[in-house]
Amino acid sequence: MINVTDAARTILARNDRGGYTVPTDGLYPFQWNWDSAFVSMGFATFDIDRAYQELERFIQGQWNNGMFPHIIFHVPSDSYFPGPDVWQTDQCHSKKPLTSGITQPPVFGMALRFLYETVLATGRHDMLARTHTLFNAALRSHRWWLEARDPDKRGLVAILHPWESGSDNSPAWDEALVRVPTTTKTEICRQDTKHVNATMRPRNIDYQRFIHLVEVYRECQWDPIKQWSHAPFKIADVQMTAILARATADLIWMASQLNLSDALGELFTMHQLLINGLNSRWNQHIRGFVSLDLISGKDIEKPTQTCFIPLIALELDSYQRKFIQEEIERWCQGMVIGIPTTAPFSPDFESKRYWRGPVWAVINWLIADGLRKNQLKELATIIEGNTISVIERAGFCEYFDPITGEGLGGNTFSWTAAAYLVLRR
Ligand code: 2M8
Repeated sequence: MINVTDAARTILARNDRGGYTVPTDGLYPFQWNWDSAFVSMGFATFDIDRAYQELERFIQGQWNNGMFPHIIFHVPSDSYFPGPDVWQTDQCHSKKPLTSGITQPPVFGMALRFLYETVLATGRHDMLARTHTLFNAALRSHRWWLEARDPDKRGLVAILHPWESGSDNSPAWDEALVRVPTTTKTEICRQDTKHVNATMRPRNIDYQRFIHLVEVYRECQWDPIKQWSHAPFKIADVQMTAILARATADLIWMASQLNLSDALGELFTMHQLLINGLNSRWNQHIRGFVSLDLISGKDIEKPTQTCFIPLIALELDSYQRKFIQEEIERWCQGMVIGIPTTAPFSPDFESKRYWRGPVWAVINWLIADGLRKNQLKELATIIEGNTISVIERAGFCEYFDPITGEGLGGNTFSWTAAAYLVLRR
């Protein structure tokens, strides 16, 4: 019988397109931003050179203004919509490879620390120059985040498109999305529903809005200042801010390891701002952290996984710790596998539809990490153990039905394989 760790490595090898990894064959044929960061950590458990390469191929797509795009189109493929012809970013950012025009959660800095810790543990000092290059790219991208997505210095960075959040179809975005027109100039040729059952994917009306947003920003010629003032969708997202805050703390650690004292002051200021912003988002009713709709001015009081992600960056007080532990346990009650991405008692919960209930291994990985950081080790161990077991039972699927434990979405998924390798090690 094939060993599951070997099977996970085989998936990464199969999805390798020559130094970068696609999330899964067919459905997602390019290099995705946060997928690649998770994948690099998976590679680091057995092939540190390949782990570095993943990030190096990724930064080839970094924009001059520092932004890390959400998709890097290294080679053409017609199995995904929207492709480069819809984004048209080449008119403003002529550098190859072609990319999309929006971003995704900045797990990159967290990955870089993970890789560098592996380098230190194995004594591979020849990786220093490579580490410096990646560190500089990460620092530029963090500067872009603060300038472009928190111009008012709230300490909370905003998403301008649900695709940026990574949890594209989350009920957290429903109310804000309703305000986005469904009109598009682009013909929508969905490819995702050719690979995956349409009942598990976003609806057509959501896609119309997704593409409408792309068109608005394309008309702004991808200029961050114009985008900020024209955005019909603008949410100060606690998941994004938490990942950025944690990645900033990891860059602080890197800067001290690498004796980069010049960067330290700037990183400390950035970190403090983000921590203050996150702390201001605690919501006693939800018993977690909530995002803020910057257009309506309303708190987004939807019970989604987003509420727990700030644990990766914050030190909770004892009350918050207790509430969060109770809340996660409540969400997991009666589930074959937790943590659902939407609370099962919520009217928005759908156990099989994309980001409206199913369990993602990488989300569990982040939340377990946050629980550990906050002295909730027992719960973290349970979540990690359950994640490993569901993958062993159902395979390396994109996500899992929390009620049945069934594997759903794309198969042979790279970040699920990476999560397995990291959680199992
Ligand atoms: C999903 O998002 C893409 C758009 O970026 C899509 O649905 O077409 C999300 O799960 C996202 O978090 C993930 O990075 C991407 C690739 O796995 O797929």
